[in-house]
Amino acid sequence: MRPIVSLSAAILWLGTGLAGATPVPASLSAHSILEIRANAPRTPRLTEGPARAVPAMRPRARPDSSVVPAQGAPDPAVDAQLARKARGFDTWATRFRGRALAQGISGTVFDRAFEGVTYDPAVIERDRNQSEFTKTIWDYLDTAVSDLRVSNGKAALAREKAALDRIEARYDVDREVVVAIWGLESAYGTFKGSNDVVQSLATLAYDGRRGRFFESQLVAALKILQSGDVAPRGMTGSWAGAMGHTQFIPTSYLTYAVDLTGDGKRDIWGDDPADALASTAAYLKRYGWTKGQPWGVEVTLPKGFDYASARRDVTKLPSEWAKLGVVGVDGKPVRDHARASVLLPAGAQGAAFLVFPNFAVIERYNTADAYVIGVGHLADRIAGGAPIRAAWPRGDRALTFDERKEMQRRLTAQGFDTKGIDGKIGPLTIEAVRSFQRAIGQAPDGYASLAILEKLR
Ligand SMILES: [Ca+2]
Repeated sequence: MRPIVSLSAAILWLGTGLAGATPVPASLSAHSILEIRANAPRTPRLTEGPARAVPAMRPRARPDSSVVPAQGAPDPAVDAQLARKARGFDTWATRFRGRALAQGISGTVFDRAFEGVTYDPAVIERDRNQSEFTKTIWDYLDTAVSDLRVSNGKAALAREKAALDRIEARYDVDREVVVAIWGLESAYGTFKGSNDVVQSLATLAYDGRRGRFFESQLVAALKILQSGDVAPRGMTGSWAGAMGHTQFIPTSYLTYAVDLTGDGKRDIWGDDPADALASTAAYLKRYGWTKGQPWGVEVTLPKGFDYASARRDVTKLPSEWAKLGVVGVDGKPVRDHARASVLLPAGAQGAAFLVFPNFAVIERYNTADAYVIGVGHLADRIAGGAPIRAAWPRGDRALTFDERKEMQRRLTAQGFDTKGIDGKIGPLTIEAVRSFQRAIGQAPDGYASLAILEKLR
């Protein structure tokens, strides 16, 4: 089962990071469930904002005209449709009550949780506003690891020292990575989301594209209320039900949330982030975090590097990589922390990293490479580390969803089967790109760039 933490995060082709450690089938990582989505706060962004909206963000919201009233004059047809939706929601809620009670929710808890809860068209609008545009990794990192987010992270690290001392001692997870996740998920508690979680999840369970998933989250949310950890209207979160400082979805909360403060409540929503940070550390520990091991280390590649070996399933000790000329940006071999893979987020043109098993642990929060690198690099910077040294190919823009599909269509038509046309640049598409690059005599870095699409045309 694959966890996901925040349903908030946006994600490359993978979809959302349902943060929150949620058990989700491995085949459907958090990320593959939701598509990329921007979790940008709707409130004005005064400071850095969450950077969970990872690589794929819509430039702006597109109202779904079938449900959401347009601004300006009232539209009777839209009003009538909303009224129908609202009635349908009430009928659904009555039936759902029976299913919830059958799963152990008490009638009293259910009725209190649903008091005043109505169909929320704004949530459906967000759900349907899937991203068509993918942010480039450098644009993402500019926001995710901005100087402001780094300095705020250092301040947060100092401010929460007492809690972090206890968390590190108890879970053996480096404090900087916990703080970095906090920084990306909610800008250190600044943007935790103010949606009523029961209302959002009920709306998505009734009318969303993944009703079963959201109904299971809603049942988990009711179990949280039944446990007494939080009062119904205090259970707030993102439009998709990711809650608190580090944006746990309800099933993740049930499995991983802990009470560090000792008041008997696992409070991930309040001003004190201690429980949320401990819960995040517990989550990372559960998925195998090794204290002191880097997520990744920036490296330089030698001339003539075999780009075909830059893939996650090719692992070697850093000392073995060093024999092939892959060394740290200081020119020295990287320490043998563990076996590592070469990761090239922007192909041969951008930064190169050796990534270690801790990289895969952060992926349990959100599988987008950009998110994982964002968390890891922010943690490094909070710890006093240097910025990424290599230049990114900033002249490149990200492919749109339609362009990604076009690339897959053209690759497949030219004999480089992507095994599907879904607009997601996954391992099969990357392999097809590599094969195409070999065929045209280019370094097979697998980077699905606009230049490759143009070559295919
Ligand atoms: Ca507590």
